[in-house]
Amino acid sequence: MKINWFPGHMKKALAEMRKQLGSVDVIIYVLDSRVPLSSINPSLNSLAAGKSILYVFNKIDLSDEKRIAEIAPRFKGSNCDYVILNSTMSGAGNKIRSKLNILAKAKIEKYAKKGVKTTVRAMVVGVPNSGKSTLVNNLCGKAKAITGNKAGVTKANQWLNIGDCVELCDTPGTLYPNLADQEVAKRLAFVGSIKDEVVDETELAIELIKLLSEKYPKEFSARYNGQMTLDGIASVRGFKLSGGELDIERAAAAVIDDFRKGRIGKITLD
Ligand SMILES: Nc1nc2c(ncn2[C@@H]2O[C@H](COP(=O)(O)OP(=O)(O)OP(=O)(O)O)[C@@H](O)[C@H]2O)c(=O)[nH]1
Ligand SMILES: [Mg+2]
Repeated sequence: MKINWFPGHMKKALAEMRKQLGSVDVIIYVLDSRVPLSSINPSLNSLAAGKSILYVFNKIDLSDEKRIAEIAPRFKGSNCDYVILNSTMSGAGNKIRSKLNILAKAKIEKYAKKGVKTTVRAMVVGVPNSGKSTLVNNLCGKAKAITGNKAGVTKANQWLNIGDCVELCDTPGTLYPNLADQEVAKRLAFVGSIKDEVVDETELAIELIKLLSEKYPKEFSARYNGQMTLDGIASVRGFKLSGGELDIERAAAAVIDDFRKGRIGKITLD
């Protein structure tokens, strides 16, 4: 299975984002904490070069907090910082406001000297489905951006004033032209950052089982009564086709859905 997904709308989105960069003070880079290192996108790194960056380790409620506590501090530096969040929790985004003001301090102070309260403008970027629009809504306190549990929901840039002199730009999820590292591509597919229609679900589930039985064997085994194969899982769940054979496709769909909903456990696959 070779996974790649770089539709025309992403190329267009990256070009649009680049055009608007001049007026952006801070990049809010939303990572999925289940696959934080795989959510790093070279196209976005080049877009963010030279800007202050606030990394958001999102979906922490579904992730291995101990692993994130090891990884996240690597993202702190002179012009970058991080926050660890569950964007679906009301008020969670407030952690972001103070960090934004620190990252945009030079601009705020420059204007303050002239007696002007300036607006901080931040662009929210990340791979598809990482929770950008959910985070924007959290900060707005209202559902102004459309969200959905699949890749490719946001189609165009949307600037929103979130009050207290902060404006945010929600952007479409973007990947890069060649997902050369298929270990990264698989992880993005596990969490729904790659459109499901371009991936074979059964093959993906087999890869997910392989990785989970290596990295989180106790959690996986507990979920499926010790079964570590699609056959075994179909059997314990009683998934059968009309002729009586095991329904492997249904078992594959169940494993992927269980993983995405956090039913196997709080997991981080780097
Ligand atoms: N459990 C959990 N779910 C989240 C979190 N943040 C977002 N989600 C869910 O993740 C899914 C994707 O959220 P969106 O905000 O639409 O993601 P996006 O990054 O804007 O996606 P695109 O516009 O397709 O790039 C939705 O079902 C959200 O409810 C979080 O912190 N925890
Ligand atoms: Mg979106």
